[in-house]
Amino acid sequence: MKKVAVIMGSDSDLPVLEGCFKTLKNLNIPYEAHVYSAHRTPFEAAQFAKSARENGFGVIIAAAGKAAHLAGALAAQSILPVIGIPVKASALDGLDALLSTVQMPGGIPVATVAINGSENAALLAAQMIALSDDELAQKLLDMRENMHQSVLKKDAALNV
Ligand code: RP5
Repeated sequence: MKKVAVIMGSDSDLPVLEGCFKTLKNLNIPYEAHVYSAHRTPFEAAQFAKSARENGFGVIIAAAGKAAHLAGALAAQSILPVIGIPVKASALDGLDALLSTVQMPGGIPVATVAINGSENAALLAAQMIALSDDELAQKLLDMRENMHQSVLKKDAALNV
């Protein structure tokens, strides 16, 4: 199975990524996590992205806050799909990171999830890997069915 790379701009982003790591672990998807910053370690970030495909990765998840250029900087160096997680890390409550991540110029796409939406980033990465992995696809279908049943249970229990 292809690995998922989870890159964060700072170790201060780690708490936001808990849902991402938990979801990848639950689905038994191999991943590697690194701290590389588009601004503080641009060379290392670019080197990682450039060699990610030949190193067995299938998807790159990039989480960053403030002027969040990390996802775009990684996407510029690789044809692997890149999923951006805008992190709420400043006085602007993540809107800064959302706009910096989502507003990519034509030709270099980044699939951006919600502010702090790290669980969805992991699920989207899993869906990409599942395109060529039927066992993982079945796990995702089972998760959807569990979610479906749990909402129906809540509906049945509603007493207002
Ligand atoms: C971004 O700046 C990081 O992704 C982080 O969200 C934010 C603040 O980083 P620190 O100053 O906490 O290292 O590059």
